[in-house]
Parts: sequence; C-alpha cells; structure tokens
Amino acid sequence: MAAAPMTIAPEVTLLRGFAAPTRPIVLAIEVVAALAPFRHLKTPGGGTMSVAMTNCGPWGWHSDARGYRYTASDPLSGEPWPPMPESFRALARKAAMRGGFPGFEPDACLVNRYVPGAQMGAHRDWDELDKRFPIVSVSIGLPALFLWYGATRRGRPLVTRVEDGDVVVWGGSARAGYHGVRKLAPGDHPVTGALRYNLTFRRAK
Ligand code: MD3
Ligand code: FE
Repeated sequence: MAAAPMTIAPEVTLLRGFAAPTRPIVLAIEVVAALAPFRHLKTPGGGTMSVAMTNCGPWGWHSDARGYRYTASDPLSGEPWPPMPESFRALARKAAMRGGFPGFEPDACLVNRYVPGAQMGAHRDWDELDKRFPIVSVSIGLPALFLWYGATRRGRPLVTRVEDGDVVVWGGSARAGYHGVRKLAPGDHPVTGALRYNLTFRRAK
C-alpha cells in the first residue's frame, strides 16, 4: 500500500506491491467470472486472443469480427456486466492519485487471465472516449514482462518485470503509448497457481 512510486517512462508509474495482498482480489475475480465467464475473444483480423477475458462494471470491453467496443451487457448472456466491487473502485482511484491522476473514477474493469504461453501483442488502449483519464493496471499471480514501446510500435520496447500486487498507472502523454505483455513463463504462484490475472481499469465513457 505504501509503495514508493517508480517512474518507468514519462507519466508511467509503477507502484510495487500497491495491491497486496491479492487473495481477496482473486476471490472477487472468481465471483465476477461465475457471472460472466472468461472467454477467448475473436479479433477483427480473424484471430483468437490467447488471453481469456471478462469484465465488471458499467462497461465491458469486447472484440469480435465486427471490431473492438465497449458494451453495457455481456454479449454471451445478454445480462449487464457484473458490478465492479467497491474495493476495486477504491484501489483504482487511490493508485491513480498516487500516479499523479487525482479524480479517476473508472467505469470499466477488464479482467485478463493468462496461462503460460499466453501473451498480448503491441497495441494501445484507444476505445475510450476521453483520453484525459489514465489507465490503471493491477498484476496478480505469476510474474510477467511488460513491454513499453511508447509512441510507435516499432523499435525495441522497454521491458519491466511486474509481480503479484504491482500496479501500473499511465496517462497524459503516455496514454497513447503502445504496450504489450511477453509470453507468460510457466510457474506456480501461491495465490493463483499457474495463472496470471491483470485488472485494467478504464474510464470508457
Ligand atoms: C506500462 N493489459 O488489457 S496493462 C490491456 O497485463 C493490457 O494484461 C496488459 O494491455 C496486461 O489492454 C498490460 C498495460 C501496460 C503494459 C505494459 C506496460 C502498461 C505498461 C509497460 C510499461 C509501462
Ligand atoms: Fe492495453
């Protein structure tokens, strides 16, 4: 909770251990996933993502052959996305403040689940209406290598290892930054077993 903020690029802040302990977060993820199961989304290009996803909160990120967008209900069930736990909202707000972005009120929480071998290619989070809001990312379980490309997806990325409980906040000039996650290495974590979760809090609308 009292992590010393580390600047890993301009307006990209890493808060080591800020979300620890993560067991309660994992229990909350399991509640969300019981209502809106993890699924492997299709991309407009015809691929299937190796990361499994679900959402909680008023808006959820979705991808299919028609494109990327935020939806108010789960396309699998037609039901609204599960509510965002108050503890998630508070964590995102506090982390954003610590990262230099006071007043962040997320209305979307994308939950990513990685198994060993899963990865996320270079992309930017660009489906949100107001790019003045930051994005807050919470890492849970197995460690991963975050890749930060910056303004273009070309060139060698900056590589940062993130571990259970680490939080990354990026906004302002970094909001348009390209990023990704290296293929997850096998492992066994006391809280998640052979998994990594990532919560990504956004202001979608
Ligand atoms: C900041 N998720 O869902 S968080 C996404 O771990 C997404 O699941 C990733 O990108 C995940 O859209 C990563 C974003 C991120 C990635 C790499 C970084 C932030 C970073 C590298 C350096 C600094
Ligand atoms: Fe992203």
